Amino acid sequence: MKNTMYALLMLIIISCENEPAPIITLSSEKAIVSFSINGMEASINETDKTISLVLPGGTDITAIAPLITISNNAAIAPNSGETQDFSAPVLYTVTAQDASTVIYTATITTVAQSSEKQITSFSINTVNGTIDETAKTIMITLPTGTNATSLSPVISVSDNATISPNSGVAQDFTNPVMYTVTAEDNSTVNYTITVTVTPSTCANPANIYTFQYNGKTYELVRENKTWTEAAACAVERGGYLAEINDAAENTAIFNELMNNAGITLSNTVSNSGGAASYVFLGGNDIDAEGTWVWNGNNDAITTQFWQGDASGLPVNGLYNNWGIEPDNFGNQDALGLGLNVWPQPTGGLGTAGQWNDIPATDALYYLIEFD
Ligand SMILES: [Ca+2]
Ligand SMILES: [Ca+2]
Ligand SMILES: [Ca+2]
Ligand SMILES: [Ca+2]
Repeated sequence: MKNTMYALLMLIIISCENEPAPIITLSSEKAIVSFSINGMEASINETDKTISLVLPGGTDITAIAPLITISNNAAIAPNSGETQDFSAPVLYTVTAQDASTVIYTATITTVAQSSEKQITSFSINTVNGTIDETAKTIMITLPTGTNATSLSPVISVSDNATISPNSGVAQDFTNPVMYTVTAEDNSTVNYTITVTVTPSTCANPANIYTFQYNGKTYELVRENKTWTEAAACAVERGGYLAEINDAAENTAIFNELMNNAGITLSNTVSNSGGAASYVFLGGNDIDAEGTWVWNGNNDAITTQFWQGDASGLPVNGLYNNWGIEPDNFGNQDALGLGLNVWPQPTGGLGTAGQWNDIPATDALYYLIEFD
């Protein structure tokens, strides 16, 4: 057995020695077949031995590891997968099996990013702001009564730029507000937006007493207007004739009016209301006698709180603080908050702090409430 194996081995060796030596031809192939970065294929110019690829704007090209395939049996340096700095073109040397070489020049660039960062339009409640592109300021004037504490601008900026705070997000414009625009290339610029609310002219500020209660602002206007005129001025100032919703609000308001509001009682008298002193509130039964509604902004939307005369009933359990009223005496359609007893001087129908229906055509002080 052992001898047989030996004989066979010798036979093979002898056979080989007897054949002519094979002609080994080494390959000269040394092409870069593909070159990709993040799945994006570079274009390869085989004639010029150049490789080029444009990457998305903002890509960091100082540390990129391309994946490269080359001809069979060739080698490349730097190798596929090695990180290179492509701030300048990178040379790749491909060595064929026959040791011949070729050099490819790989050039990687990025899409240019825009530096545009303008606010191209800025509007609030459809009023366009005036943009000063040099000063980076925007001025916008809004109608009387606009509440500047929460306004949502609609803003347009340069293509591919962003703005903060964003368009549509409410801001407090009581003081100037700064907006930052960031261009595609991450450069930034600040704009200062100044909102001016046209002052109302229906009430002299010298005749207004302002106070707060339960998070709300109230203004007592010491000027004599009919109920309709008073409601119009309330709206012009951004509020509505006060609508009293509970006993605590009634008490707080009454105390402010009596103690702090600078009211001269004899200047706001309703003769029809027992010659007592009143301020107008936002209630009336102008549209339908005995149907008492809150409508301090005098629009189409009302909330009924009382039905009938002094023997009537509250509606939906809403608060009321009538004296022995309403009585529609001689046609009384507006709600007055009494500041002293009526009838003067001894009373009998109502006391200070209670409500009376009095003529809407009286000219009295009035109380504005703001949400
Ligand atoms: Ca109220
Ligand atoms: Ca209303
Ligand atoms: Ca009435
Ligand atoms: Ca009355």
